Amino acid sequence: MTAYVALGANLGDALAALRWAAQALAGLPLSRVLRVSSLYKTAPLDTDSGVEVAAPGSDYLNAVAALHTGLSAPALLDALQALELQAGRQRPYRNAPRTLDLDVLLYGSARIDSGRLSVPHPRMAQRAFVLVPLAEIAPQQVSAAQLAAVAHQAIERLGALQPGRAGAD
Ligand code: A4P
Ligand code: MG
Repeated sequence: MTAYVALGANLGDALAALRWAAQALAGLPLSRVLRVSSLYKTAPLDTDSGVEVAAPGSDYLNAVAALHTGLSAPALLDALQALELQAGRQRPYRNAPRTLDLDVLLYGSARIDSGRLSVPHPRMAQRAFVLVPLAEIAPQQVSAAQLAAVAHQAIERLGALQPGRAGAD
């Protein structure tokens, strides 16, 4: 199964956290990293209402990774949450600044709504910080109309997340 995972951080050394996470994804059981997008700098957004609103905190670094995995979707979520904890993630409140956020964007073509896990990620279509890196590594997953709808959101490509690695540039 090909799964797409969003990586985000805006607290502490966000670059180190994202690099560590990309390495850690490669070490997940039954899994192989297929591609990692470039690194993007993005303004913090709260899109709960369906309209993006500036949120408190410093800019985020975001990226998206494609994973070939034999883990079930719930097992993948468990593994991602374990990595967030290892990276020192705390959850004082929703949309709080975070050392590392790992979200499942897509799990093959599965539609899941289990309470714990919603896939496709319910807010991905409102977010340039998801759609732009996803379109970079999987253009077939993102339409031009979706990209146009988030074109006003500030996002800056910084370069490769893992310089010198295959699939990272
Ligand atoms: N959950 C349900 N579906 C999923 C999924 N597909 N992937 C549940 C991951 N988790 C999923 O997440 C809360 C609960 O969502 C989990 O326990 C899981 O069972 P969380 O990571 O604990 O909390 P959170 O991150 O505050 O909530 P959430 O829903 O992940 O937040 P969002 O909506 O993803 O927003 N702005 C910029 N520029 N860049 C960002 O990366 N991220 C957010 C987080 C807000 N603004 C941002 C960014
Ligand atoms: Mg999350």
